[in-house]
Amino acid sequence: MKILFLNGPNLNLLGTREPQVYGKTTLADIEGSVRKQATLKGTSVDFRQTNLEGELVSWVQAAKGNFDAIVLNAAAYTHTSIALRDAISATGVPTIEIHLSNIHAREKFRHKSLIAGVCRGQIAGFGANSYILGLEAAINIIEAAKK
Ligand code: CA2
Repeated sequence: MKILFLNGPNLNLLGTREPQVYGKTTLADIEGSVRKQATLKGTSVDFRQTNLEGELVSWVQAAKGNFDAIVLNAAAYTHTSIALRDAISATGVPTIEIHLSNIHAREKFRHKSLIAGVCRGQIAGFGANSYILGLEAAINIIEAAKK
């Protein structure tokens, strides 16, 4: 079972700026927790971050045939990227949308996710634990598909 974690723009700054919104945990810390939990579950993970929309699109496209599920924190591209939505839809790899913050409790422009309609579900508002919940959701979806 192979799960691809993708992180969008500015998430490389986690833990270094705006700790009141995003906490003090760095993306490397989160990756460590995800890898630890994935090992316990016997799952292999790839964990990536980019600030470039096109790179995210290319990674989603390339996931077909190489990964069983994608866990995606598209960051600001969540609210703007039709290209990312189209890539998720085109590849058909089950994708779980995740967010550290509860986007529905924040500014109005964050309430709308352009990718939500093509993802299997959305996890938002649990801080770094959203990533662990995303991993659990991905494993459940992959196992259910095998039955
Ligand atoms: O809550 C989330 O996970 C978000 O995807 C984070 C994005 C935001 O645009 C989404 O609306 C919700 C922002 C990620 C930027 O992270 C920063 C970390 C430290 C300092 C500044 C930005």
